[in-house]
Amino acid sequence: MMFDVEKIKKECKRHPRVREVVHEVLLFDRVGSTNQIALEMASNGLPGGIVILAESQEQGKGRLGRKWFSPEGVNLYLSLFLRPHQPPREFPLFSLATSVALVDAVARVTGLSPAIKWPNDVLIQDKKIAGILLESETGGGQTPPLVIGIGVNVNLNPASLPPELQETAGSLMGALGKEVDRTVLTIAILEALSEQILLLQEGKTDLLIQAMNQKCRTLGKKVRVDTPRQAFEGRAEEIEEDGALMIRMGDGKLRRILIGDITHLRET
Ligand code: BT5
Repeated sequence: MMFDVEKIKKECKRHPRVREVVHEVLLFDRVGSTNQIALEMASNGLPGGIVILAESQEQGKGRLGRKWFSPEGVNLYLSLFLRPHQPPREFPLFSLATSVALVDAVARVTGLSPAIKWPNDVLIQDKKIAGILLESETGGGQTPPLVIGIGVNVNLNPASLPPELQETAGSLMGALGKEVDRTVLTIAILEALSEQILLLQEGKTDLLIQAMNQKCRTLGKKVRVDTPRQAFEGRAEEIEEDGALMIRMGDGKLRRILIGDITHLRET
């Protein structure tokens, strides 16, 4: 089923909280990357509040230069371009806000109970069904743009995943055994995301951190951490006010990480 953009637009206008965040919704057939389109709009000086959707991406991006598998017509590829009031050092909080929103929206639409793997993977039955990529441009004047990119595997048949993703990735349809209406899911995501973004703007960061500490599967687990600079192991304890993950090392000391990849390790 195609996206019903008119319905998405109508719901965004009808809902007072969404109306404050989302001003325009655009659907493309095939793009390089929805984040790329949003970044171009940002550098052309457009005001924030634009949602870009696409049926497929030829160069879907993951974090740290990785790729996002983006086949046509079955999934969600969405970018929301904002010009937040917050300074760029607070942008990582938007990544947490997006994971919390995704978990809420997916749970509401499907009845499934997704979990978050810090910082931004959404898992169902230990398979990654969604990823988040934040991109920004600093030096962009008074209100630097922020692009929130969301990819969700919705009606993707898990058998059609490339071999290297077979073990780790899944889809909503795979978990639920039936198709999910992408239009309904998009509306639920925009509602939940607008709510989280407004909470951040209202300074209610504590609510977000609380929600994240509740929904984050990483906490309490023994983990391996890979940052762009180093790798180490420890136990994940808590998420701090700025979104950093605190890791208890073997020598009892705590380490803070803001950027990196986590692997949940098996307890021996
Ligand atoms: C992410 O990166 O999880 C961020 C993905 C963001 C994608 C959205 S789609 C709309 C917007 N426009 C874009 O161009 N991007 C955003 P990361 O944590 O680095 O995870 C990437 C890794 O996940 C890859 O290296 C693969 O191992 C795996 N992967 C790739 N495609 C996947 C998929 N469709 N489902 C599950 N796992 C996938």
